[in-house]
Amino acid sequence: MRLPAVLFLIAISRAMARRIPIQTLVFPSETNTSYVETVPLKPLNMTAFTLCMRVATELSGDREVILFAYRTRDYDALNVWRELDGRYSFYLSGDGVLFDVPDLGALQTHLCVTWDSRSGASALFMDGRKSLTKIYKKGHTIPPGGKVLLGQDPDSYLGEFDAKQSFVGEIFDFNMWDSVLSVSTIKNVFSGKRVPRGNIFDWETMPLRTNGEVKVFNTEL
Ligand SMILES: *[C@@H]1O[C@H](CO)[C@@H](O)[C@H](O)[C@H]1NC(C)=O
Ligand SMILES: *[C@@H]1O[C@H](CO)[C@@H](O)[C@H](O)[C@H]1NC(C)=O
Ligand SMILES: [Ca+2]
Repeated sequence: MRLPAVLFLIAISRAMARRIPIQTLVFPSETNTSYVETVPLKPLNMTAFTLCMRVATELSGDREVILFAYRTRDYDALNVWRELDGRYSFYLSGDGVLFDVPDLGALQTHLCVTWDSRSGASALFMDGRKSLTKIYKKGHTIPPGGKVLLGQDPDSYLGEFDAKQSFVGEIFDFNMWDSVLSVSTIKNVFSGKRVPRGNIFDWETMPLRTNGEVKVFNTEL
């Protein structure tokens, strides 16, 4: 590369370091039609992961809220939920692991879950703070070949949505890695550092196919 091109790239990367415009998804009301479908950078064929998102919602009380759904033809392979009783959970085909943490609210929260098949170690993070570790699905492998949705819980491959489980509010900066990030890295991701980029989902490049009432806005971190 010639020198002017290098200087140009440096100038661009400096400008991007200062202001990062990113997309944010707004789910305005309770429906069984609003959702966003996306595709991973590589198959969700995983024995470990870190999944993070920024989320704000006024849903509360006796209501399940789907936060992330990855479903193959046969299974709910990875779902993240707010439960009826206000706890937060994730499920890898079958029973889930639940965390008794403060409820989400109208102010944006950085939420992550992590899991490692070798030990079964599972944890949840809110705004960079780690929960206790729970042991869950030691030895399990998440299967490839499913669909990834934000906003609805599919009870079939891509359908049978229940409005009472839908997400209402705002989700953005959704990223996923096929490894467990360290506590200090998750704190950095929470505070807005843009590395490491997710190697399964990278919010800055992932395609978002919106359906129903979902609105996409540009925002700056
Ligand atoms: C899933 O991962 C296993 C082990 O790494 C590999 O052998 C297999 O080919 C992968 N399957 C897909 C569909 O990527
Ligand atoms: C939405 O709900 C209606 C009424 O219950 C139902 O007929 C329809 O199949 C649902 N749509 C989806 C995509 O689940
Ligand atoms: Ca359902």
